Parts: sequence; C-alpha cells; structure tokens
Amino acid sequence: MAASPDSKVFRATTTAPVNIAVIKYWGKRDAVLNLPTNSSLSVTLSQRSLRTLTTASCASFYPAQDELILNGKPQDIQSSKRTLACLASLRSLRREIEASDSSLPQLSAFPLRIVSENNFPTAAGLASSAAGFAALVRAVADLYQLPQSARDLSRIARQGSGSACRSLMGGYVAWRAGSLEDGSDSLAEEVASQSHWPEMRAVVLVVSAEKKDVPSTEGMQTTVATSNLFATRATTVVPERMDAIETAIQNRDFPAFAEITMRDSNGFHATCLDSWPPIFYMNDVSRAAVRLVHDINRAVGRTVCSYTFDAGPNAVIYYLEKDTELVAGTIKTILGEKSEGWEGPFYEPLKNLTAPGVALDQVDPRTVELLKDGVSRVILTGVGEGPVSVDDHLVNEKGDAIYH
Ligand code: 2P0
Repeated sequence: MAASPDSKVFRATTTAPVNIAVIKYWGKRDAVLNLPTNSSLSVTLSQRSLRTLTTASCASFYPAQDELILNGKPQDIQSSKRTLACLASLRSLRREIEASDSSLPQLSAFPLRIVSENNFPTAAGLASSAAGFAALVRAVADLYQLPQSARDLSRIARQGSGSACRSLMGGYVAWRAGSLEDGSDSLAEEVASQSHWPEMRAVVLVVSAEKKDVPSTEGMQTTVATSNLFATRATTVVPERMDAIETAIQNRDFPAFAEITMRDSNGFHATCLDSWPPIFYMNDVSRAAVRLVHDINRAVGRTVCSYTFDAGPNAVIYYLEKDTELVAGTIKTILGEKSEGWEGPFYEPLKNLTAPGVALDQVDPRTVELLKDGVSRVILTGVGEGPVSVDDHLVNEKGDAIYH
C-alpha cells in the first residue's frame, strides 16, 4: 500500500556545476530583483571536478519552518532574503499546478528540509554561491515537478545570486541583462552546448588571499557608484564583447575567445581599481599568472591560453585539450611535483609528461618564483554539463539528513 501523503517524505536530488565568467557580471541596476547592468557569459565547469549536491525534501510532519543545511551546518533561512525569495517563487509555481489538479499532493503547504554539500572546500576560494543556488532551485523545482524550463528557472536562481542563473545550464551560457523593470527578460540561455566545443579545458590556480576580499555584492555597488570607467564598460564595451565572444564560440575560434576573455577580465579589474576607495582582487601572484600566460603565448607563437580572475586572486586559465602539455604541462613543471591537485579525470594527457611544454627560459624568472611560492593547489577541469538529477539523496526516507 502506498504511504499516505501525510506520512511520506517527498525527495528530489540534483547536482549543479560551478561556472566561470569570460564576460563578467559586475554591477546591479536593481539590487532587490538582482538585475545586472550588463549581460555576461560563462563556461560551465565539469561536475567531475567541482559540484554541489542538493536534496530538497518536504513532509507534512517536518517542523513548521523551512530548513536548510549547508555542508553539515544549519543555516538561518529567515535572515537570507535571497533564499526566501527563491523558495517563495518556487512554492507559488507549485501552488499553481496544485490549483489546476486537485489529485496532486499539496506539497506547497509542507515545510521543506534542504540539505546541500559541496565536493570542494570553501577554503579553496571558489565562489560556491552559483552552484549552491542553482542546485537549490533545480532540486526544489524537481521536488515540485515544475514544468518550467531551465531558462525559466534561471529567473528564480538569479534572485539567489546573479551568477547562479548561469549554473542551470551546461556548456557556454549567456545571462541576458534584459531591459524590463520587472526583470522578466533577465535570464540565462545556452549559447552553445558542451558538445559544440567539448575540448575547452581550464586549470584553476588557487592563490591564498592575505585578507578577506570585499564581498562581490558590496564591491560591485561601490564600482557602480564611484567608477568613471564603469559606465562605458556597461553601455559600450561589454555589448560589443558579448557579440564578439558568441561568434568566437560558434566558430570555435580559441584565439578570439582567449583575447576577449583576457581583455574583459582586465577591464573588470580596471573598474575595481577605478572605484573609490579602490578595490583590489588580484595580487602579485595573480599578476604573475597573467605574465605567464602572455609568456607562453609568445613562446608558442599563437594564443594557446587565456586567464580570467573573479572577485579574488585565483587565476582560471582556459586552453584547449590539444594544448594541455604546452599550458598545464608548463604550469606543472613550474609548480613542481609536490604541488597539489594534479589528479582526477582531466589529468590523463599530463601523465607521461617529461619536460615542460614551453622551455622555462622563455618565462620571466620572477614569475616562476611568485607562482611557486603563491599557488597552494590547482584544480584541473573543463567545460561540462548542467545540473543532473541523481538518486544519491542527502535525506533518508524518514526525513533525516544524511551527513557524508
Ligand atoms: C561573474 N562575479 O560574472 C562575476 C565576476 C564575480 C566577478 O558573479 O550579488 O556572487 O550574489 O548577484 O553572483 C559574483 O557575484 O553576486 C560574480 P550577487 P555574485 O561571475
């Protein structure tokens, strides 16, 4: 006999990826709806290296207030307007389908218990909010069996964290800024699938920050309010770059993709420096990674790698699989055998490496020293797919959270 809806625990579990922007989101035109001043574009990274796993569950007998447990720690949902906004939107969509079909269990009336964990340490300095909110929205949408597409759900994830809307899809994803006041046209769409250009790889150089960076939400508000460079970036520079990078992706033109990516990272960090008081996310080690990429490209005689930096000192270096030895191989030789993270699904082409892809006398010796001392670990990854529905539930059939 099927359990009655009153005693049953309803569950859905999903994984969601991290994404790294090549055209950066930096600036809000509406802080409440979380609407950006410009469009942005990112590469979704493989969940074989980085992912969030989230189970959304609900039951009539759960305590009245929704619960969220992140990496084993209960969160105060009531103080997070962003989480409340996401859950309210998802519940109201569920209420709509319940209203049109009275045979459906009234899940919208049940309290939620959401349990989530990352497979990477927060200390790695990688923004986890994008994968986290994407997984939360996808898992609750699956729990509620909502018919909405990933594109529709991206409007909801956007309210959790802007960059989260781009983690609901795989491959190459644009977040269209939109122009409507209600934000209904501010959503993510896939520009090209992972299979269109599957050879894209990335190595993350994890660089420790001396002190806590200015949080992005606060940093971008300061930039919008005080930087003179910012308006031109939002109105002219980024729209041109969005068109150009979409063409580069369609044509699988790595040199064009790489140059736009590097210029946009530099332009975004220039607006940070131009903010008042100035904001510094990159440090000496980050700048050494910039020099290394230019040195490698110069030594090879073509553009084989490109860097990009978010609101912190970590470098993300994109390259194509065929150039793994030239790029990741050179980095591995510089960092040395003892450096951590050279493992996992993207390691294979580096296994039999005997010499650096690019002779180290082609690289500035100060660059080598700075990277050796300042990079604590690497993460090898590549373009990947969007959220995946899985059975690896973090809540058991009785409704208890399972901690790994
Ligand atoms: C990006 N970043 O496009 C840019 C580049 C950081 C630098 O999206 O306030 O955490 O939650 O909407 O999404 C970081 O900002 O900001 C970010 P909120 P979010 O990936």
